[in-house]
Amino acid sequence: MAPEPRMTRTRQLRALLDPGRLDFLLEAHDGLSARIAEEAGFPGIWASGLAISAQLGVRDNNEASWTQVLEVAEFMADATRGPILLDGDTGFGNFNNFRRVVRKLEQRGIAGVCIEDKLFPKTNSFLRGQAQPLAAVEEFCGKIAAGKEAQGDADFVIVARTEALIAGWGLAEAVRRAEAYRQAGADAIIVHSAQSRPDEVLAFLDEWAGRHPVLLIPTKYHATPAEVFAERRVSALIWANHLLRAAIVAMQTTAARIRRDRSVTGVEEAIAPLAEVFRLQGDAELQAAEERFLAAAPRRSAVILAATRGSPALHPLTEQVPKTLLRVGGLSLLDRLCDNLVALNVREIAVVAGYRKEAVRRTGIRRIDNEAWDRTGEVASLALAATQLEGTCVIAFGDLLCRRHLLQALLDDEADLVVAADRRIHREGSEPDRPRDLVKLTAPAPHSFLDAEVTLAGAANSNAFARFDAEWIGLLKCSPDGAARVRDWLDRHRSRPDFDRLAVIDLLAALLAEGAKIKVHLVAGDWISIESAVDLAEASNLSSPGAR
Ligand code: SPV
Ligand code: MG
Repeated sequence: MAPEPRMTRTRQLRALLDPGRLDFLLEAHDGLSARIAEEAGFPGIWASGLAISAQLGVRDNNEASWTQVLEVAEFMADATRGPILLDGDTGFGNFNNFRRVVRKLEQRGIAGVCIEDKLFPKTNSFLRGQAQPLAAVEEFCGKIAAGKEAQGDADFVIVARTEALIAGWGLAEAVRRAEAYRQAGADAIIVHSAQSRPDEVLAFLDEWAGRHPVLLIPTKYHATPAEVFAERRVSALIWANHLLRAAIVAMQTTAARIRRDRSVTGVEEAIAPLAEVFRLQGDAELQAAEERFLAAAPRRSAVILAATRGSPALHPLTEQVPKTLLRVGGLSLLDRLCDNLVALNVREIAVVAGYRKEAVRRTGIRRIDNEAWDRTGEVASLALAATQLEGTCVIAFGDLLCRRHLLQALLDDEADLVVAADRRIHREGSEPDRPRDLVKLTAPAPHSFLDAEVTLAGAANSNAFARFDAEWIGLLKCSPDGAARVRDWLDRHRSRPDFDRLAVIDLLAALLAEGAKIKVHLVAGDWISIESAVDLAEASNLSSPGAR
């Protein structure tokens, strides 16, 4: 059987106005407290003006603008399913302002609003009550009527609250006003009292004789048992500020204890565990939704090869950390690379670490240790991360600093194997004696592929430079098929005697020899691989603000 459709929030609030049963509304002042109130079983929530302004750190004197209150109320509605009755103070202006408020509240899922017959800016009823001016009855009736006319949902509730007893105008005036508001169209009446005994409220109820639903706010006369009001057919009691006051004491006690102890250990037992915070935030729903919706997103992973200490030229800087943790502009090379990958939705990042491996820590990455880092080459490190070669996968050197658009271009390219290579190997000032991964191209840009001849050229064969077209920058993107191909190659060649000495460029050469097509994305700068302190200095130009 299909589940019963849920009653609308406005219907639910309207049901609470039934004088046949006494209900209770609990104050809440933000999304979290609203959820807590609802979980505790309250059938409705009082979005208290006092509590909302207090949690914002301002006074209950309309210091928070009405749209700020509306924002809070919206968070409260989002965090709950039941009805919220918003304390609308005096309606935030005249009839015209109030009818706009009503329309906005409806749009944001608030089930009803209460307005009180004071003047803007109001003061809390428990502060200098006798001195508080009241609105003219006719003006206030016009406001109620305008609100009722403005509402789009017939069930939206407008409660009219008279402050006649608070202001010391007496019972007759309270009844006269309540009756006028009833006739103006209010759905229910609140008569507020600041006395600690219920007498004046009970006198009102006797005089009123059930002619229209009544809600009460027994903040001061709280000792009166609820049955007294149930017997007099009061529709609901509003516990108007108790979550706020509970939170204040809890926060003050906790803050003082932490300050005194110079430690948080002493409060740990008394405060909500983080798991409870996550539960209240609805993390479980997000997790379930991620399983449903994120599964469809293509899997993107990366392997960062970062096992080495770096060349002797860097050794003064790599005493304590591997090369990948050298900092450029305050961030490590690894962090910069990972940040760029994450921004491109590459979620599963494995870092193969070796030298000073314990220093390689970053939330969200998987560290794979190459214990034999000082005796093995890049391919051996890559092989340790072979299970990572799934879906679309980026293989990158941990000493590479590059702008995000280079990574983006490779990820956007659908070819199975794509490398980025820089044509500027013959540029002036390029150091012919530093090791470089040189490649030849089959065709000119933009659709270049690697020619079978690729090499690692260093000082020993620097004259080879002239024969090559570009330098591989240390980035390879594999499509799911490309990744499978690399994995397969690693599997088949693991037992080769020279396997532990191979560099990734050798792997590329081997794949080319087996007939693989490796596409080349040609770049002109915007990357650097760190081999020396000079490179590090140069790298800071690449990492300047705005350089992505
Ligand atoms: C509120 O909760 O903001 C109220 C009730 O308006 S009282 O504080 O009693 O005025
Ligand atoms: Mg209020």
